[in-house]
Amino acid sequence: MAKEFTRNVSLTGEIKFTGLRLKEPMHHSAGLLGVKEALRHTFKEMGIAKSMKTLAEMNQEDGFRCPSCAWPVPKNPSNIAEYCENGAKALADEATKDHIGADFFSKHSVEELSLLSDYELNKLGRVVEPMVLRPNSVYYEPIDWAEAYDLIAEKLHQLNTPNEAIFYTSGRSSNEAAFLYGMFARAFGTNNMPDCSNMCHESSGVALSQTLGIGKGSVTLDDLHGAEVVLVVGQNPGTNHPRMLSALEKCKKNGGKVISINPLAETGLVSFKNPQKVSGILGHGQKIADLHLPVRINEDIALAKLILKKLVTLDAQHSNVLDHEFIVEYVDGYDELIENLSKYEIEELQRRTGVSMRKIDKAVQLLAEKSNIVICWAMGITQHKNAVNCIQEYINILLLKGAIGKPFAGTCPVRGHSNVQGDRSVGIMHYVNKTLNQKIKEHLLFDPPTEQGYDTVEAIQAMHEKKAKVFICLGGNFVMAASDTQYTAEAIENCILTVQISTKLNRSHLVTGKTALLLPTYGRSEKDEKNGELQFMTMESSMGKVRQSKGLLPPASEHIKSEPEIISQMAHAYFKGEHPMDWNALGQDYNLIRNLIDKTVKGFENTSEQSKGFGYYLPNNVRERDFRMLPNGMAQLTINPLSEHQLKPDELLLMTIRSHDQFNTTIYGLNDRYRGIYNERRVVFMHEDDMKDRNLNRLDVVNLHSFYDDIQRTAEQFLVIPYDIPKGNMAAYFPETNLLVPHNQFADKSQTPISKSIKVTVEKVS
Ligand SMILES: Nc1nc2c(c(=O)[nH]1)N[C@H]1C(S)=C(S)[C@@H](COP(=O)(O)OP(=O)(O)OC[C@H]3O[C@@H](n4cnc5c(=O)[nH]c(N)nc54)[C@H](O)[C@@H]3O)O[C@H]1N2
Ligand SMILES: Nc1nc2c(c(=O)[nH]1)N[C@H]1C(S)=C(S)[C@@H](COP(=O)(O)OP(=O)(O)OC[C@H]3O[C@@H](n4cnc5c(=O)[nH]c(N)nc54)[C@H](O)[C@@H]3O)O[C@H]1N2
Ligand SMILES: [Mo]
Repeated sequence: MAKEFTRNVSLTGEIKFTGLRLKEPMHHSAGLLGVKEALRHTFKEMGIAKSMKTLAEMNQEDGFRCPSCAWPVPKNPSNIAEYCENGAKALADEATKDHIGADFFSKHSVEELSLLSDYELNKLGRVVEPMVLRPNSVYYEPIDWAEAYDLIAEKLHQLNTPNEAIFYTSGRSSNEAAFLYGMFARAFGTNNMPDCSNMCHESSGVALSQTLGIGKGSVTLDDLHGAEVVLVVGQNPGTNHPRMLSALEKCKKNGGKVISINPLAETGLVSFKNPQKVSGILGHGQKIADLHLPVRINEDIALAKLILKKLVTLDAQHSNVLDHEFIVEYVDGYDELIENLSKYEIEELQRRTGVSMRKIDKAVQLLAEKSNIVICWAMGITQHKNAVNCIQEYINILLLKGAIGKPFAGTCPVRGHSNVQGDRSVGIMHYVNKTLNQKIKEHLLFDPPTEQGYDTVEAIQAMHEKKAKVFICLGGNFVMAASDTQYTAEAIENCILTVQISTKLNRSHLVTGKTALLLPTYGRSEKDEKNGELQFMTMESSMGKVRQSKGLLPPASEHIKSEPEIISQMAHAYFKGEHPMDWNALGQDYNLIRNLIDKTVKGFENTSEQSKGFGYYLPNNVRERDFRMLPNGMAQLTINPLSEHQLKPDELLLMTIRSHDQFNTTIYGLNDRYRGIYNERRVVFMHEDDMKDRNLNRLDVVNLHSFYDDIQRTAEQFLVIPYDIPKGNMAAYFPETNLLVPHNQFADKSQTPISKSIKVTVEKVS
């Protein structure tokens, strides 16, 4: 039985259909329609003049970094524009003219607001003054900044141990904000620092650290441009990393081949019309994927094993297929891998993948002939129970081919949030980093905690069990982003205080602890001036390059504060001067923060200077083929068992994916243009045979159920859409389907929720 909440808030909003229109899935991504969509969103939210001026600065040398994804900016960005449709939407969403403050909140209770959908909540606009939701009240009221900081300090002081507090970070924060925040958590006394990467690329971090000695990718943009073969695995770049398509286009122009491995034929990987070129707007577009392998959900290990097996066999016949020199010098575990591969039958592996042998052979042929190979991946392989194994099986391919640590080859985990990688680099982590701790002692002059903290999954559990009581969030929308929405909401409700440092309203402001603070902050595009000095921030791209970002728009209101200032004031109110760090000063001059980052974090050096222009690369051992930190000083091949789901006869595997009109839980609009879905999010994509087996027709209304540990979880009311998806698989949008993901189902070793392979049954409602 679902628990009743103290405040009568809804976790879904009122469930209603919005008027679906269906078209054929598109064959080209971007192009003129993409430009039109970008401008439509920005003009509507920001007005024409402000849109044009701001877009012109996005990702330019002295401008601000796009707040959308973490794809790097090329050295010489196009003069016209180095942004994409979805970057423009992210900007429009942040720089909107719509604002809400005290007046709005005095008229609308959290209970009433919770009936709105996530789309409607976000549309309300920017929050422009600090607000508090007091115990037993359902209305937010305004609060002074000083009083808000004192309230946080008071509640933190009331805790029995620092481990009763949790500090969550979403990946949009700058290095400066994240560093201060991470150091405040440690100075306070806890490593409870879950972050969005726990739900995202944590599996990549673990898989890469164990095999290659660094939790990040190894390639640069130039490597991608010159690669001979690029595998794009479990990723939808046309929607989520559109600027990556320009890189793939360049790679293709240089003669490279692209192989897409994905249950869906995502439009961005079919063909791309580069909006930055006249030919892209007027012409037929650039075909992107030379080959698409429609693998069944979570059968990547079977597919990679089959590819490995075939490469090994070809090598025995032709001898130059694998890079034996590289293997002998740098790689551990060759004999064990070969022995393990021999245990699998080719036909059985192929049957599991659902991909035709002809297509697989074509991929093998390409991989056999070429050695400059890059593998890119994202959530399609990081969010499964065996995600770490999946990634490692693909790394096996790179290692056998010697496609590691040389130009035009290597690993490319494509990050999500625009600074998620930087946040981790500068200290947002739930585990203990001994080197960092040593440096903190030396340079920040306090003793950081040495006990591992909670990641996202453990944080939810701890709050549910009332072991943690204060929950502070630097950005994000934890209630909707985390799995098991009902369980997570119950956990949050147990807190005595929840604090959200946010730009826009979301459900995490409505489903809260007894007292809740809503502290509004600047967006990336906004100008941050302190004592007459223009401040800048730094961010790290998906490829490990640190660069400056300078906002240019006036802040949404004079009553909002920057993230570093809010964090420094929180710390100042807590320590009241009794701490070796001068928190007050740090929040007023970000050069002071960068000086501390440079001293304490490996690879950062003179960042204020070096991050100018197009920035600098952080050190990366894989680029140097330096594996001294690994067993025997070698890169590691790994043995990875096949996936196991034991589906009951009526169960299908559901992946929860992003539409083209959303950024995670922020819903910009109701279309998913490339997949032909207009004006509706409550849809489920199914194979026609699976529909027939269940007597389902197109547009029937169904409920989705998952059943784990004797608990049935339900997401209600979805319209069935027949779609080109492997039989046995389904797809629906996140976060509407997070209700179905059990909080205790996550990836081995990385604890990333299984958002891409949930066992689900379909119940026809009407
Ligand atoms: N516009 C926009 N940009 C974004 C985001 C956004 O929401 N909107 N989110 C940002 C964030 S935080 C992230 S992490 C990234 C996410 O970027 P993506 O990982 O591209 O996002 P998803 O929509 O989750 O897409 C997962 C893809 O994996 C495929 N897939 C699912 N299961 C499997 C599988 O078992 N095997 C294989 N091979 N493929 C599979 C799906 O069909 C889908 O194409 O994008 C970032 N950029
Ligand atoms: N089922 C399912 N669940 C998933 C996923 C999935 O694929 N399927 N993907 C997972 C992934 S990859 C991720 S990364 C997480 C995302 O989890 P989060 O990062 O927690 O969620 P977001 O939706 O990105 O957060 C959006 C909110 O951030 C705030 N915000 C925006 N910009 C700023 C800023 O500049 N500063 C501050 N302080 N706040 C800002 C706004 O208030 C906005 O409402 O979700 C995960 N959850
Ligand atoms: Mo992510």
